[in-house]
Amino acid sequence: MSTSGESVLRTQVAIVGAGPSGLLLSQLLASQGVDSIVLEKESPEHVQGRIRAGLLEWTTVELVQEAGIGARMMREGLVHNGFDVAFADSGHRIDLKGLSGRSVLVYGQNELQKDLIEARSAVPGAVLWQVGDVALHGIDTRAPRLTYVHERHRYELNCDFVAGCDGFHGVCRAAIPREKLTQYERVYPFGWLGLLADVPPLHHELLYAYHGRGFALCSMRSRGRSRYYVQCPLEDKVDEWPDGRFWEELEARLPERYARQLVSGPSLEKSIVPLRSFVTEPMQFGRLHLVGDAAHIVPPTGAKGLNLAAADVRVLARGLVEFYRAGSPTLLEEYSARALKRVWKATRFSWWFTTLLHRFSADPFAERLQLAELEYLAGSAAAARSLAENYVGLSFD
Ligand code: RFL
Ligand code: PHB
Repeated sequence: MSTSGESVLRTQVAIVGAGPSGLLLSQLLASQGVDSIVLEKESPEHVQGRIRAGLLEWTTVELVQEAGIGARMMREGLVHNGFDVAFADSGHRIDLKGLSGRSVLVYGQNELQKDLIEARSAVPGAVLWQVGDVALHGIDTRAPRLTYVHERHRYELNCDFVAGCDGFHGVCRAAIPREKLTQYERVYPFGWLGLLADVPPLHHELLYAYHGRGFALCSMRSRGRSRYYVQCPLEDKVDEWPDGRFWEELEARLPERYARQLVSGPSLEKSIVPLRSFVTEPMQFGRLHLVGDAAHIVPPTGAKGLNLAAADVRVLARGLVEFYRAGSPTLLEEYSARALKRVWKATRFSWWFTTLLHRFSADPFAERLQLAELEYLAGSAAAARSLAENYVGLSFD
């Protein structure tokens, strides 16, 4: 019921969160004639400025094209047909294209976010920024509604469905009664310190390095912009890592032939992220569907977070379109089961790749096993193919 002073709005799908999940869902629905309104607590500048994912699976690339916003991505994205894994002072190429028949695309999440914001902002009222106090009501009824504050005014938004695209710390997952959910979690005993700099990438493809001092990753955003990471203790603070210390540490973790190529420069951004695996089951309750990081988190090692979010969006958008076009709720009812199949496979892969490449507490037996597994990967086409198949993204169904 609306309280006095509230304005009442209506849409078919209310979407909470304007990250990649929320905006891509809204864009896909619009292309199929389904109405939505996105509520975001931050400003567009803040959302676009977040430095996060860098790598798109080809199914994500295709979904972005299907949404009609792929032109710049196809022009500026870098197609990668492989990456290197380094350990014991040498590097081994994983030939993604040769082993799996597919490639990946390097295109920063902030660039994708920019394309999505531009497309959705062209439609007045499609995205509301800096919205406060979002609360969900009646999600287990056929008439759910959201209440929120926008520009100091209280609103009520009536809808048929709510898409919870509000990330790990959002309000949507918390709106589901605790006893209806099972949550699985693994917290890793280290973090990643990331640095962005306008220097040419060390190598033309990505390099994942296992080293006694800890994991390192050399990634990129473009031919002139590099994104590097080093594993660090969870308690570390960014202030303890002036640029000079970061570059020295990265260099120390790379085999000589790569280290020689490293070009350092002032950081544009530096941050520390904790690593976690987390899955919520089921991903829906009544008329609320959880999407992307609101339902699951993977450690970034396998580059799966954004891609899993896009995979959820694909399944949910198809379900909603079928509901409105054919009046059939079947696909929507199957949303959680379908999405979770992929989520668990990506969770397994991200956990495995993280476990393979990071330095855990001193355990000589575990270290020997890690090295043996890396040797196996370098010497066995079967092992490399399994890695490649998971890295480029498993097929749907
Ligand atoms: P997001 O991006 O967190 O967006 C959620 C949005 O919801 C808003 N929000 C609310 N809005 C209204 N009311 C509320 N109460 C709200 N609470 C929250 C937030 O402001 C935000 O705008 O979730 P989404 O859309 O599901 O997207 C998920 C991805 O962002 C995430 O999975 C990836 O960034 C993970 N990730 C990577 N994924 C990849 O596929 N490939 C990669 O290479 C990759 N690298 C990474 C990553 C994540 C990283 N960090 C920082 C965690 C590298 C890093 C360092
Ligand atoms: C990134 O460029 O941010 C990136 C790339 C690959 C990963 C993780 C992060 O596995």
